Amino acid sequence: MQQEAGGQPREAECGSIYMKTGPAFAEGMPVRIEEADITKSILNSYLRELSSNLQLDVAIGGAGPSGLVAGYYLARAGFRTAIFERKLSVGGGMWGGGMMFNRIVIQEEGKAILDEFGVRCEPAEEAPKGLHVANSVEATSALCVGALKAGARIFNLITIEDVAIRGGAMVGLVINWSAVEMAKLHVDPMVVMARKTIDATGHDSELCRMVERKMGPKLRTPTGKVMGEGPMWAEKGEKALVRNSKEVYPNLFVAGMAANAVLGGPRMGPIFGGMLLSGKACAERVTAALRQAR
Ligand code: 48H
Repeated sequence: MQQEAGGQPREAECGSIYMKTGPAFAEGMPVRIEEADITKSILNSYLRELSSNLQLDVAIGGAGPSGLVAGYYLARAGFRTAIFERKLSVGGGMWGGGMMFNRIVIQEEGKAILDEFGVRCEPAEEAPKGLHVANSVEATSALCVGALKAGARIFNLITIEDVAIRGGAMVGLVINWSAVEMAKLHVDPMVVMARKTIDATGHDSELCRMVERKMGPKLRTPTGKVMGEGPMWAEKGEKALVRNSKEVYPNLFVAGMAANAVLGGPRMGPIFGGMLLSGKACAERVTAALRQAR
């Protein structure tokens, strides 16, 4: 069970799907399967979890590698953390490795994070510079399981369509079912409040673009706007990622590809150490900000 820094038990409050919700049936008893019970179990479990995560310590937009790693470290530190993902599958752009060859490359510094998630790596024989290769399917699944087991909640099939801002600071996310967006239905969204938010939406840096659209050029970048990512340069892009994973608007942080997109860093292709290190660096900066605000 996760423990808040102050020692509060977390499972029960967070609407865990692992809570015991009914009497155990006696061994040997025939199991009666009622369709209505199946439906009710799914609805109640999901709604319990969603409704107990409407006031978050940290909301993360996007369940790509950087969002999952950030979610893992924040949940492990005891913060109520939820990740909202537009797609059915979580893991963002990591499944496909490089050009659909399901391998990713990781540099030495990033390997420690994969080790922590139990992902196997082998030295890249062709590149004698401390580079390692991992199976992208194994790595993506492990990040996903790791984040969930650390206590982060993942809500997939939900799109963040707008931001809530009060007094010049980000306070929440406006969410809707992705199916509503896809079908172009006119259905009003709902809101999740968060003390801190991470934009981990990848190349499009969607949350930062929403802030820019709504608030004008107020981002902490040289132009106040999303700078746009630079051309491919793996070495420079990887280094810039960690530096750029920071607060870019009050209460709004960036991680992963969004960090370079917002601050004008280069892209880097299918080397993923920077994404993992960026998620971790961002989680550390959010943790420091949350602890300072206590
Ligand atoms: C809900 C949303 C929304 C929204 C987007 O693209 P990702 O994998 O992001 P990162 O930064 O963790 O990893 C980047 C990496 O995959 C990559 O693209 C690399 C290394 N590129 C290098 C190069 O040179 O091309 O994941 C972002 C996730 C996706 O799953 C989106 O579906 C999701 O965010 N998302 N979810 N609401 N508005 N926008």
